[in-house]
Amino acid sequence: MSRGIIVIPTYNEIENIEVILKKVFSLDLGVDILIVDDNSPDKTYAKVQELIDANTYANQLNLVIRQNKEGLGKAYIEGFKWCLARDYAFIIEMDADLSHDPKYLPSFIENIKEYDLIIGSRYVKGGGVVNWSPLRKFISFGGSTYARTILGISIKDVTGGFKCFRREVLEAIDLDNIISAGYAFQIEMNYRTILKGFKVKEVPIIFEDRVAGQSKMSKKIFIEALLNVVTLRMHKKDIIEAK
Ligand SMILES: Nc1nc2c(ncn2[C@@H]2O[C@H](COP(=O)(O)OP(=O)(O)O)[C@@H](O)[C@H]2O)c(=O)[nH]1
Ligand SMILES: [Mg+2]
Repeated sequence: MSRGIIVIPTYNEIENIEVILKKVFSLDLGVDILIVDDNSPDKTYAKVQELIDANTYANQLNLVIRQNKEGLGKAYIEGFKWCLARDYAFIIEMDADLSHDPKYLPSFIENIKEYDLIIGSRYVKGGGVVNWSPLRKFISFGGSTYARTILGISIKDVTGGFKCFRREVLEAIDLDNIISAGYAFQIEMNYRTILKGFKVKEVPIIFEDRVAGQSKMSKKIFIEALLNVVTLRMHKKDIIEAK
């Protein structure tokens, strides 16, 4: 399969950004990276721009700066559109905070030859979480169980953000009508992918909690996820028929 790209949304990731870029590019996988930064107060975007200007990673590193912090969903949608305007065959989602170990990327790239969506999964055999508080574990596992049950889907890790889409999936999904801004975005993308009839595979990953910087998880994001799952289920028919 031809070219791929990793989209990494960033908000105040100045302590992590250089490390993650170095780790990924040192694997020499031939994939590009797009950073989508929401005008981080810590100027994460300036560090990225500096690396681009210094030509550190040839032409493989790209940057989109958004004016306001609008949540990871909006950042991804802008990033996806950027990728679809270019000739990438697959598009990977990954966090900047080193929770998603780049060592799993080769297995994503291998599996995407056969499947339409690969999900790095904490809740299949071989997967797991390191360093999370019991509360955070409960919210994540409970959230996945809740969404899976209401939506009637079989994906075990519904909220994970380390995944790989074939371009055709993103082309088939109505990106302008995505309703979720926070972590519900991951659930919504999975649901829309399945309703469009695409093939999904979960591959095990060990997720490690961030060491530097702060999580953007909030009560608002959590409640959005609870409500949006119900809304999405109610709109099942519209989602199938859209586009
Ligand atoms: N551009 C952008 N990135 C965001 C936003 N919220 C979170 N992120 C990024 O999305 C990724 C996941 O967020 P994080 O706070 O680590 O989530 P957690 O691991 O679930 O606590 C990180 O790379 C964040 O910097 C946002 O509003 N805008
Ligand atoms: Mg994180």
